Amino acid sequence: MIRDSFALSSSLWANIALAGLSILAFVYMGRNLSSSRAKLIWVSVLLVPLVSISSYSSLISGITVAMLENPLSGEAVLSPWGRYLTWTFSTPAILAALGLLAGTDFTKLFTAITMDIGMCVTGLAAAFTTSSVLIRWVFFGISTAFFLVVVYVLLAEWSEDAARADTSEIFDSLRNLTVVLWFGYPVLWALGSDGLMILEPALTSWGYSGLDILAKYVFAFLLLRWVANNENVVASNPSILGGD
Ligand code: RET
Repeated sequence: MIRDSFALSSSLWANIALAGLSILAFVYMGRNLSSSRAKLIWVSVLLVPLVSISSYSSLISGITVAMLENPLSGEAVLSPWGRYLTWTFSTPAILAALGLLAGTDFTKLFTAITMDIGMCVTGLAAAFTTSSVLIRWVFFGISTAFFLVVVYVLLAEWSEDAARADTSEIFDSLRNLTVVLWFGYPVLWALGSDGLMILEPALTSWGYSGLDILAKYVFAFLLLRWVANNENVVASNPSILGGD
């Protein structure tokens, strides 16, 4: 089905290509980093396209997509459940990079990442619930509650930490980009083929792919470029994760 639909397959190939280019670009951009703090951010940033290329390769090969019944209509629709699974790995990497940039402490980083994993796993559970519309949306609600904790940490806690760490100028832009784009995912889930089925699978897939391009590669590029140009600020940033 994916092979026969240009709209579907192009939404996946586009990300495989961009993830590949990002990997090469990010390896190159971080080549001169020397402090362990900056290198830790670099590894986190690099993980984003690395997870992405694995995720999209699994989607295009059909391993992580399935015809799942959406209990709303009783029809089986193409569900890219692998996306929700791999977000469990890519979104913590995004948060780790942002949290380290803000110079946050272990407790807040742990909170953001564990809540984020909760969000992804319950999102996966929602897509896999074929027996009841209600339970599907209960999972959606639980996932959204986890998500709001992440948004709170980003907006309230890390913004303050970043001001102390002198990284506000870049942190605030990346935080805004992240919060706005991340809200797009639950909206797309709700309107898309796993939710209310207003958008058909190919459009849903392009929606996620478009959000991914901005929330992953563009985000990671901006972050890494700043870190490469301002390594001294990051390296001198006190935090319990250990500096140089
Ligand atoms: C789901 C559905 C249930 C409710 C919520 C969701 C949020 C998903 C988000 C995903 C972000 C993904 C990114 C991936 C990059 O690799 C699971 C769609 C709240 C915020 C940034």
